[in-house]
Amino acid sequence: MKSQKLILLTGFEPFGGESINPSQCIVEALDGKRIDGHRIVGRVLPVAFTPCKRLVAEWIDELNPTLVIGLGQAGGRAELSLERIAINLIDARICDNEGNQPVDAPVLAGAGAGLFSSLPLKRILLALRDAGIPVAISHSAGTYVCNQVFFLTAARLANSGNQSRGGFIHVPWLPEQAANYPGQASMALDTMINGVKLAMRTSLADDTDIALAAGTTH
Ligand code: PCA
Repeated sequence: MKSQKLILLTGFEPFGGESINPSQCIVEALDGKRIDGHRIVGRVLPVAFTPCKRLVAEWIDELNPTLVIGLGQAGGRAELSLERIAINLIDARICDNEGNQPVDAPVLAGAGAGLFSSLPLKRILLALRDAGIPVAISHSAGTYVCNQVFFLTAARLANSGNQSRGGFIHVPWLPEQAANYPGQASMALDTMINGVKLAMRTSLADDTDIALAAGTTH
């Protein structure tokens, strides 16, 4: 039997005092759905450094996905943030959900300082903008569990020897979360879901990126 093409889509459980995490809501909405000949496998990660290290490797090895997209909440950001680089550094500002707060530790000892997303970020940027979805390229995924998962994913895919690609997208708070932080940005769940679907579609359609200025001066 010909094996089925899969997309691994990960999100996170709530953390930092929140009772929901939009990344978990997106993953649960898209789990099992089909997109351009691929089946989406949605999995939710704990916000904890130790189990994530094992789970990311296990899931990529188990599923051998064509595409891996990690999602995480970045409260306060206004757009879907297409993360460009994962750094080999953990510096936890707050304890993870297991009560651990590692500081100034590498994600993977002996690995290089950083790994780039292998998604066509500029194409995704244009596609989402054309669809009217707020989106930006981000040059830092932070130094917490999301950056760790992004780095582990990029390292695993780079070492897997196949053509699988992967990256990470941070998402804003949902309106019901931002209601507790007056003046802060939020995004409706449906808009996030449509944006993530479009990011997947664009990544499957074309693995080469386009030149388009989207950097920052500071
Ligand atoms: N966001 C955190 C970890 C889990 C999540 O959803 C982060 O940005 O690191």
